[in-house]
Formats: sequence, C-alpha cells, structure tokens
Amino acid sequence: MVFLVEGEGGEQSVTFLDAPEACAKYDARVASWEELRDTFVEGLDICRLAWLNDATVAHPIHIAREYCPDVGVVHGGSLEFSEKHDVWCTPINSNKLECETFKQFTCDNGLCVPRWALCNGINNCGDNSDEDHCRPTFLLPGAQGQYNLTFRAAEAECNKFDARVAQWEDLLHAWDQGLDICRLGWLQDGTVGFPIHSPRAQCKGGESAKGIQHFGSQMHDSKYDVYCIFRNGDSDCNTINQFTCRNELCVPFWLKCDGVDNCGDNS
Ligand SMILES: [Ca+2]
Ligand SMILES: [Ca+2]
Repeated sequence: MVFLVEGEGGEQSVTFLDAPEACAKYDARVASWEELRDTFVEGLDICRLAWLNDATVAHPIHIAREYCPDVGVVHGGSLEFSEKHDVWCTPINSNKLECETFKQFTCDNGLCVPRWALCNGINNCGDNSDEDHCRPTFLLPGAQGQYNLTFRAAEAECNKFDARVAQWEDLLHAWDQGLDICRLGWLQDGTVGFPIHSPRAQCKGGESAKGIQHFGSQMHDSKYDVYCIFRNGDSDCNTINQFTCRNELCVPFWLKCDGVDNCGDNS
C-alpha cells in the first residue's frame, strides 16, 4: 500500500535525494511504480506528482480533471533530481498499515489519504469514504449567549436542530475544510476545544495556537458553547440561522466581516 507524503516545507517540497528521508519518518521507503499501480487499482486517486524509487514522478488518476486530464498512473516526464515534488511511500513493516500513524485518514477500503483529501468533492479513496460524513460541524452558543451550556444542555441544544455533539474527529474535518472559530465548545467526549487557522492574541493559547485547540475533560456542569454536527442531509446553515460559507461550512452571522476568515475560503 502506497501513501502520499509531503515534505516539511509542505506541498511539493521534496527533492529525489530527500525522498528516502521523507518516507523514513513514517517507517516507510520510497515506493516503486508497480506498488503505486497496485494502490491505484485499489482505488487511490490523487492529483499530485510525487517521486517513485526510479526517480520518476507519477500520480494515480481515475477521474480526469483540470490539472490531471489523463487517466491511469500518469508519469510526469523527465526530471532533475533537484526538482521538488511530494513522494510516494510504502510502509517497511507491512503489518503496520495504520493510516493514523502516518497522520492520514483511513479509507473504508484500507487506503490512506492525506487529510486535505477529506470533503474536497473528489473520491480520493476510490470508495468515496473520504467524502462521507461531510455534513458541516458548527458552533452553537446557547440561547442565553456565550458560554452558557452545561454538557447536558449542550446535547439538548444540538438535538434541537437534528444534530449531535461533534466528536474531535468531526471538528478536525471542519478544521481541514477551513473552520476557524475562537470559542470553546463541548465535544462528545466531554472535552472542549476550538479550531484555529489564524492564531490571534485574544484566543486562548495565543499567537502560537494553530489546529484544534483541545483543553481536555471538563466538569459536566461547567458552561461553554458546543460544536454540533447535523445528523441528516436535509439540515443546513439556514436551519440554525447561520451564514453559509462557499465551502458549505456554517458560521454565526456575528463573525461575518470581523476581519477573520472564519470559513477558510474568505466568503
Ligand atoms: Ca476527497
Ligand atoms: Ca469573519
């Protein structure tokens, strides 16, 4: 099984000479073209040229699209070793196919895809499991205003809108989609947190806080807001009287035009 690895510099930052080290961080080695082909056959579809062990680059494409107009395991032409791409890696110990270990999402078919492949409208797994459960996770303050919901009240508040309290994973999906809200909300396991892309001084955790800020288990009678996720596909941001971002996330209207890109798409 082959999975995509980006370098420390982010997207397209690995030279061929750096590729073995990039894979080694995941207990993996650079994959061969045949290994990439096998994973392609299992369903993988990622439009991102990445190194193989024969010093070529390729990507596995099932559905043609703008930057990937050809279908198959498509090669990217001749290359200099110093060119920067991602890299296809394969685990050295094949008993250890835990995508979480690679900080990736586990598709239902067992393939691993990067978290950015979640809910991007493309069937990257091949079984569409990366596009399931994409109903938005959203913040609800209680009817009484900020930080007024005990854990039990938080569950009831989500229920009102045919939603449930979000799990940490749900909030992480929403963060992947761009959600940025500086308000502590309950999560299903009785912890609280919030999703941040642009660290800012007034947020708990301050200017270094990026990602899901997670503050552990709280007394159930403490009061916070709550992060909920819709149970069914009929509900949307209008149901909860919030603004609909272009990426379909919901944010409260009081965050519109406050100078912070809470949607992650600047809408
Ligand atoms: Ca996807
Ligand atoms: Ca805003």
